[in-house]
Amino acid sequence: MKLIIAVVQDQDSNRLSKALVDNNFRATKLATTGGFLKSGNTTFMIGTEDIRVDRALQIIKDNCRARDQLVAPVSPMGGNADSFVPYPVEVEVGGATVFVLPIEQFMHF
Ligand code: 2BA
Ligand code: 2BA
Repeated sequence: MKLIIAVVQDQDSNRLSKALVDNNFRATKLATTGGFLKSGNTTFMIGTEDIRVDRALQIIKDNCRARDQLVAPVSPMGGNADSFVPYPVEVEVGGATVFVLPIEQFMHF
């Protein structure tokens, strides 16, 4: 078995949830925060058999899209002024950041 951890944008999470259920995948959704933008995103944990991993990845790919987001400048407040960017910067977020991990044991009590 594998554990798929997928960080997706909140806007895509309902669609992805539905697609996973429709395709008979079990998943757990966590409300998470991106370290860089410091805004909310959603992390899916999907435990599944090895042979279904590719299908799960395809579903994630099909249901999550990349979007540009503006990063507002934050004053360094006594921090390192060298890295201070005084104007908003656009970054591309997502579709999805995905990790696939081996599962040593899976138990369901
Ligand atoms: P955030 O950390 O809020 O990052 C949002 C977007 O900001 C990133 O999109 C990337 O385009 C940009 N970004 C992040 N760190 C940056 C940096 N040090 N310098 C310049 N730009 C930076 P994505 O790469 O698509 O990532 C979306 C979210 O996925 C991230 O939200 C984070 O929650 C998660 N993520 C991405 N890579 C990860 C990793 N290696 N480990 C754990 N979580 C990760
Ligand atoms: P939920 O996804 O809300 O599922 C609650 C219960 O609904 C499940 O109990 C199961 O009895 C039923 N269920 C879920 N998906 C189904 C499906 N596609 N078809 C028929 N019945 C379904 P549990 O199996 O005890 O799971 C409890 C919670 O544990 C789940 O909440 C989910 O958050 C997590 N979970 C279970 N299996 C998982 C897996 N393989 N990967 C990630 N999270 C899992």
